[in-house]
Order: sequence, then C-alpha cells, then structure tokens
Amino acid sequence: MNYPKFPENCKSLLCKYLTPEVFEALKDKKTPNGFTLEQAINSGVKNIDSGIGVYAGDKESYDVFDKLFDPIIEEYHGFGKTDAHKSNLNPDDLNAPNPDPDNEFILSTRIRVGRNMDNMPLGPAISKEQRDHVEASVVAGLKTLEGELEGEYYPLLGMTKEVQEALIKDHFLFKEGDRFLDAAGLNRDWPAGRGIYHNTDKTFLVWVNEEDQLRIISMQQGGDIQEVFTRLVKAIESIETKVPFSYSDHLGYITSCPTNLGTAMRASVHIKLPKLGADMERFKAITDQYHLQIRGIHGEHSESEGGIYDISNRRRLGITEVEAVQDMYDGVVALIEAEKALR
Ligand code: ADP
Ligand code: CIR
Repeated sequence: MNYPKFPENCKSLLCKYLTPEVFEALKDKKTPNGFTLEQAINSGVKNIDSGIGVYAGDKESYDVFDKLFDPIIEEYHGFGKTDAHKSNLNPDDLNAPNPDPDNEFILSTRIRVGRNMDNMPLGPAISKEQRDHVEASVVAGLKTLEGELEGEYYPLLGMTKEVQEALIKDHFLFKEGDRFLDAAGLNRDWPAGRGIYHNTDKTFLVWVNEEDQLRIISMQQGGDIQEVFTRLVKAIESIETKVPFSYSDHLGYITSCPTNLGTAMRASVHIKLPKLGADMERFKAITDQYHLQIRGIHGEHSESEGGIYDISNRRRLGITEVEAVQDMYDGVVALIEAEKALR
C-alpha cells in the first residue's frame, strides 16, 4: 500500500496525523487478528469528509497503531498516553433536575453507551461466525432481563422494510448503508447478526452488532435526564453480569471508533433552538464552552429540521459517566438561557 492521497482541504484527524513518517512506521504492522493499517484507515481514505476517519479492528489495534491513534485520542478527548480512565455510574452523583419542566424546548432525552465483548475482535475485523456468536450470547443475556427492562429481540434478518424504516424514522433503530461504517468493514454480511432489542415502551433498547457489538440505550420524551441515566445504569449493570465487556484501565470501554472510548457514552437531547440556530456563531461558542457536539435530527451526518438539534457531550474518555452527562446537562441549561434571551 502507498501513502494515501488526501485532498488539500481534507479536515479529518486521519489526514492531520497520518504523516508520511507515521505511515512508514505502521504500514507493515498487523494485530494478532490480522488487522492492518490499510483496514484501519480505509473509512477516512474513502470518505474524505470524515471528521476522524479511523477505526480499530480489535483492542490490540490501539497499541499496534498507537502512533496514529494516540494523537487522535489526545486531540478528540484531551486525554494523554499516561492518563488513566475512571468510571462513575452512580446516579446519586448526578445533579440534573429537568432543565425544561414545561416542555418548551426539549423534545426527548437519550443516553447510550457502546460495549464490545471481551476477547473478541471488534466489528471491523470480526468473522461472520464470531458475529453470530456475539448475537447469540447477547440475546441470551437480554432474555433474562426483568421488570422495566424486559423486552423482545427483533433480528434485522426477516424484518419487513416498513417496520425497519418506521423504527429508523422514529429514532429507535440504526440506519442502513452508512458509508463511513461500510468502508470500515462494519457492514459485512449485512443484515445477518444484526438486530434490536427493546421493551414495550421503547424506553430501553439495545442495538446488536452495529458499529459496536452492543449499544445500550435509554430514552424517553421530555427532559428528565436523571430518570434516563438511572434506567441506563440499571441496564448496563444487569447486562454486564451476563456478557463480559472489553475494558482497559487506560482506555476504558473499548470501542471500534476512538471517539467512543472510555465511557463510550453519548448523552443527548433533541432540543428546539430556532434563534440560536439562526446565529451559529453564538450557538457554537456555547457548545464549545461546554464540550458539546451539535448533530442533526437523524443523528450523525444529518441536518437539523425545524430548528431542532441533537445536542450531546463530545468528550467520553478521561471523564466519568456522571461527568459526561453533567457536561450535556450544564450546556443544555446554558443553551436554554441563551435561546430565551434571543426571543
Ligand atoms: P449514536 O447515538 O449511536 O452516536 P446517531 O447519532 O446515529 O448514533 O443517533 C442514533 C439515533 O438516535 C438517531 O436516529 C438519532 O436521531 C437518535 N437520537 C439521538 N439522540 C436522541 C434524542 N435525544 N431523542 C431522540 N432520538 C435521539
Ligand atoms: C467520521 O470520521 O466522521 C466518522 N467515522 C464518524 C466519527 C465519529 N464521530 C464523532 O464525532 N463521535
């Protein structure tokens, strides 16, 4: 493989940190699962509009290709090589009373974490047999959940297009054919091995074998962030007793995209901010101050509609889960104040 040609205006962290020197040092390396640099960078090479552009094929990728992953992790999370990650999933430590009790701004709240099985390659390097084994193990664990977490598993294989599209449109299910995931090797053998588990109210959901092997999700209408977090923690702790998760003292929970390492948590609200939306400079100044990311209404790489935005914590590594949600909460309070002032 030759050094990839990136266009002049390329903004991804891959373009920034894959210097010819780093490329030379890594180009012939392989992880014990046979995952190569070429595979790790293919998403960002094929999609020059990537924000990041790299994926790990396994836990070892973060060591074998450290010359590339380390600076990306440092820039995205502000987390250095000698830093340690720590976890805190205690809902009592979170201070997040509903910032919008009259339901003027917040339509819904969602918090998800990514998880992958211990001693298993990540999605970009997994075989079909291994992926099917993950699905079977996760589903067996989910079947034992009780109370509010009790639900059904719906495999993608055999799901009608109507049901699938309705679930995607209503923000419950991952989309199909994502070009970033496709180039990362994450859509191989689609739709086999993929599916969604949810309870009757769709307030607790688990995505199986999308970008990560599990995406554990708690969501509901309105802005009761505390309730959403509390339900999520209950779910994580129950699932963890059935499915061993991949974890490192340095990088926290191991995920295929380096932006998700650590807590692997994205806590978001769908929030109506039409005035701030018309003044992106002011909007971005607040989101930068509170370490927030702005996404569109259908998730990453989508646009806003009707002045509604998806606002979430940007940092996930080197801070605890409670701190990640607190980032989002504090920022949302500031955004609501700013929106009111512009009315
Ligand atoms: P991820 O959350 O895994 O990073 P996406 O950005 O693709 O992935 O979002 C997945 C889905 O979750 C999308 O349909 C998105 O609109 C939906 N979503 C995210 N946040 C919220 C929210 N606060 N309320 C309702 N739906 C949400
Ligand atoms: C990209 O590089 O744009 C995609 N591979 C997605 C990166 C993850 N996005 C994020 O900011 N958390």
